[in-house]
Amino acid sequence: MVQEEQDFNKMWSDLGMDVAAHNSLLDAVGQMYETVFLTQKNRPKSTTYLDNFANNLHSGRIREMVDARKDGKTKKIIGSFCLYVPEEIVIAAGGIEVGLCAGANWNTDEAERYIPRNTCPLIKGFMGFKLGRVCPYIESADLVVGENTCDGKKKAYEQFSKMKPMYVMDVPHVRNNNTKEIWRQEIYRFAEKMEDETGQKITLESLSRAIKLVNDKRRALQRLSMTRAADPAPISGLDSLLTIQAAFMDDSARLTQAINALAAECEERAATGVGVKPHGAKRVLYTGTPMAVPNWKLFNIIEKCGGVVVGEECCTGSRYYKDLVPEDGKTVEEMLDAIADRYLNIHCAIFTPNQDRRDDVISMAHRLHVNGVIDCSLQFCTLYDMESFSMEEAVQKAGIPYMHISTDYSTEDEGQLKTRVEAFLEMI
Ligand code: BJ8
Repeated sequence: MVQEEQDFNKMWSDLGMDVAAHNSLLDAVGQMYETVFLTQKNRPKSTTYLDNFANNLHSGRIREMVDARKDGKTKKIIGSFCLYVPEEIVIAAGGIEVGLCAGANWNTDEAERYIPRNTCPLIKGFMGFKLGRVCPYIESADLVVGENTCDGKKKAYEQFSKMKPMYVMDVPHVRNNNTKEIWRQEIYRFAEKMEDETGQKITLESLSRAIKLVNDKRRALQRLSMTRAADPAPISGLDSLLTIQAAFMDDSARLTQAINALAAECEERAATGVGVKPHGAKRVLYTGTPMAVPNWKLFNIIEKCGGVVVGEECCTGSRYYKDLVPEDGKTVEEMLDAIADRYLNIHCAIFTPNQDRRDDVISMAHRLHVNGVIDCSLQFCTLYDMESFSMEEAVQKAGIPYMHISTDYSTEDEGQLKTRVEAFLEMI
């Protein structure tokens, strides 16, 4: 055990990390995990996979990725911050794609030397993690792929690129035939960049294999999500959220197997009326900004107050798995076009107009039999804050109770949030 710890310390140090600071981060997250996850009652047995995943997040999984690169099993580790970066292309070029969004405050004072104080916590988080050298995913990445989505990320990348090699994708903000063509060109450009980076050609075979691998993961997540329509819900919102968070970091094939095992257990639980909460617990649909590890604050509050989150319309939720890439492409170009079309259909608030997101929320609310919708934006996220007005109108018009929350990664507003969530659950 001691030997293992020393090995990991050496690995982190070889990656250029601040090992002492990183160890205190790990301690804090480990304690948070125990309080948030391990105190839940009646979890499906298969969630032991998630506990192991969380335990290995900064150690075993990083070792695996670093070793894979050393042994030539993969060419490069590619970090990304957004759902618009197609993992199928990274995998087809022989890379591993990992999510780098940060879900905790770290080194905030230092981050505020490069970006304004009133920046969303997700952006401040990844800047702080990089400046403090405490994230092994950022440090092990050979290339970081950014994207022109919100203004905050777009401008923060100009600073981030001084610390890490970066490539930025240009994502359109409206959908029409022109932007569809521009986005397809952007996808080809990205495929070429990946080939240059890994020195490996994307072939018909490698791309079909990658599409199937990622589709299988998305299909497993769809299967798990269907089981959450049952009352009582067979799995908590917290464990479902962690499953999606794992989808951005874990080995795809292994995780798909684990999600299918979890889904099978949840199907069984749903059929026999076994749940994480009693029958009739208030059912909440989450919509809003993404929740990166270890941002479990709101779900923890909702579920500790007796409610249960049964669905997530966000990038760490249905937006990640609801659409697949067709598997019948006959040429690399045809498959790249299909990837472009699939990714252009992600209903992020950077798009205008964005009626589709509201439609998704209403249809999920009906399918999952929710009692209320909680729409949450990270503080200073203008896009999601702006959309909350039309979201409220649409949800209430559909006869579903709605609440908007704006929060950050701190614990300061937990008491106030708890009071608001309790009142909402009481009312619905
Ligand atoms: S596809 S949601 S992952 S852009 S919360 S950093 S928007 S100020 S994360 Fe996003 Fe891609 Fe869209 Fe999804 Fe900016 Fe808002 Fe912060 Fe955000």
